[in-house]
Amino acid sequence: MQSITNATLTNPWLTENTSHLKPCPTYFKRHLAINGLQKRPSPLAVTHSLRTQMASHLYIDSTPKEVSSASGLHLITQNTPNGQATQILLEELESAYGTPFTTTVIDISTNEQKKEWFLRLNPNGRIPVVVDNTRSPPFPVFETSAQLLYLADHFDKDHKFGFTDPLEKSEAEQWIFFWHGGGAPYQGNLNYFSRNSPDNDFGIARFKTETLRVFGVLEIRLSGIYAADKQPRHYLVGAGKGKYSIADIKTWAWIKYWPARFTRDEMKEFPHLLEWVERIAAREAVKLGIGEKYAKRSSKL
Ligand SMILES: N[C@@H](CCC(=O)N[C@@H](CS)C(=O)NCC(=O)O)C(=O)O
Repeated sequence: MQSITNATLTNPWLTENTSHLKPCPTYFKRHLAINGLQKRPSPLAVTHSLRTQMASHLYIDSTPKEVSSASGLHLITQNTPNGQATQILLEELESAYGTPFTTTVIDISTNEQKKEWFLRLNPNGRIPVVVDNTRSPPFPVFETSAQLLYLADHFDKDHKFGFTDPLEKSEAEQWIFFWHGGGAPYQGNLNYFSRNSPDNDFGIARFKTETLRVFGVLEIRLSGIYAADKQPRHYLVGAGKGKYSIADIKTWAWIKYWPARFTRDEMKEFPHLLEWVERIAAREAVKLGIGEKYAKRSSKL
């Protein structure tokens, strides 16, 4: 297994190697393809060797074959809250439209995500990563929220999990950004300090208080206490009681873990949030998205 030190040395930004600074011709082609300026070949028309040629900047010899030879949407993940958000949306899309996708489950405790093959897909070296192999060359997407927005834009043709109305779309983005920037880091750091520095009362208190504060923000929204109609809502965004969407998926994947860090007594101020957690947990695609399939680690990695 490659150590973190060896792995970071393969990151071109940290070495003397400047070959990565040369303009990459495939970049311009990809740019055209992304913007719809170039005809996208049918995924079936793209053979494995052709794809490997076109994606030589993305896939190298050490890239697991199941990643480099994937032909549709491919998710590299582990069953963590961030991984689960994208897992859930992919399961929802498969159940709603039959959109196929494949997965590679890695073990982040071995630092697989710091190796060069992974950094070529996500220089941030963190899961999850989605690679859209229906594009030529394939298009990698990192950051959970960017993945949810990308998949909603390109694979949810009936807008079952997103919105067309520009103001509802903006509201969905507001709740997604709120959780990405202001919820996940607090809850993530609460986990980190509780696990790795249990005597650090200051750190734990800080992140516990902030996590409870953002739970309170969601409770305000779901209870409808400050809404014009003062009616509680079922979901974060959408008219009336709202519509289940990528904003709920992003947030739920974290909040459902509340029993790991909070007592029921600490949660009693958030009754609408707790009902929302149960409501979303009941969805079949959600159960699949956090299920057994993702608990397994690839034996090849
Ligand atoms: N902001 C990123 C966070 C991704 C993230 O922190 N992933 C964690 C697992 S939940 C990870 O890969 N940790 C391994 C590492 O830091 O090396 C996202 O939303 O995708």
